[in-house]
Amino acid sequence: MKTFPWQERPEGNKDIMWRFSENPIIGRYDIPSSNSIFNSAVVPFEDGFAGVFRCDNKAVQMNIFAGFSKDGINWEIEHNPIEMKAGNTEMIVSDYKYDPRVTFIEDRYWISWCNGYNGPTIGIAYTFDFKEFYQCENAFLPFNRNGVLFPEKINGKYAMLSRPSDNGHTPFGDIFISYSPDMKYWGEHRCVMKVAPFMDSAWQCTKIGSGSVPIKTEEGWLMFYHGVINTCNGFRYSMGAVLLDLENPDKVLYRSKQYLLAPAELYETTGDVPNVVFPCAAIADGDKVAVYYGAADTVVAVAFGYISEIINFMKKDSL
Ligand code: BMA
Repeated sequence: MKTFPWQERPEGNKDIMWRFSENPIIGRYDIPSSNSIFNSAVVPFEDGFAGVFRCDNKAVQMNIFAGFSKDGINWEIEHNPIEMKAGNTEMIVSDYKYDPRVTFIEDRYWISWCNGYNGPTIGIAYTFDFKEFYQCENAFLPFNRNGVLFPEKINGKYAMLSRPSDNGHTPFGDIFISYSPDMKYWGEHRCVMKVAPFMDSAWQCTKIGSGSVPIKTEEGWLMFYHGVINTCNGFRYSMGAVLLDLENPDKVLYRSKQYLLAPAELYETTGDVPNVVFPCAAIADGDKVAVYYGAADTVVAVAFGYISEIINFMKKDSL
């Protein structure tokens, strides 16, 4: 990573997080086949960045594509979807792939996504170069979504957050953590956090789901997540943050009562699915953080903040 994607808080702006002035950074038709490009994940790679992008095609089939960038803002996305090779299994059936996350653990980049296998569940693959990808066993039984790996082993095991759900546009959902010794067998499932009571924090009262790969800070794991409220016109997705205990990440230290980002700009309120802010990645450079999110299930956007300010914001008004 040579340059970090960053823009200072605009003058007069009092928000904890602010949007990139050139949002959206990826448009819906940025590759020839796409109907929409959103809910995508990026990571520092070599002297720039690499990413895995959700591009739905014009038949509205969901698939994931690799991409590269020098500056984290301007992206070249491959025109063909990722073709998986067999990783720790020959069973690499996938009816569809969506909402990828990426993290580097020890010696390789791991990708988790929502994988179609008799309904949505969590698919896992690894790559060293974002050219060859090796698919592993699904982590869980269907139905599950929003699988997010921690960037290092915890107490000697891989750790992953996920959201057990149903086969449709799930009207419920809490965040769980699971552990694995080998990226194949997952267990020790624990509940991390549940939806908020409507009277306390309504934007996250219907369902919640992990968003970005957690960032390790001195005070805990910082993770951006989405929270949903069911309105008379459908679901509305906003973004909050949570700080999890470093050694026991099923323990919530602080959780934002107020959202950090909610659909407000035209590209968030208007699109294939209106009113969606859906974080899938966060990269940090010291105290600076850039969060990548899907907007209105149509485009990719970025927001910025200072980690210390976000943690203080959670501490001051925590659920
Ligand atoms: C969820 C997933 C996400 C999507 C969201 C809003 O169930 O399908 O990919 O962004 O709904 O439509």
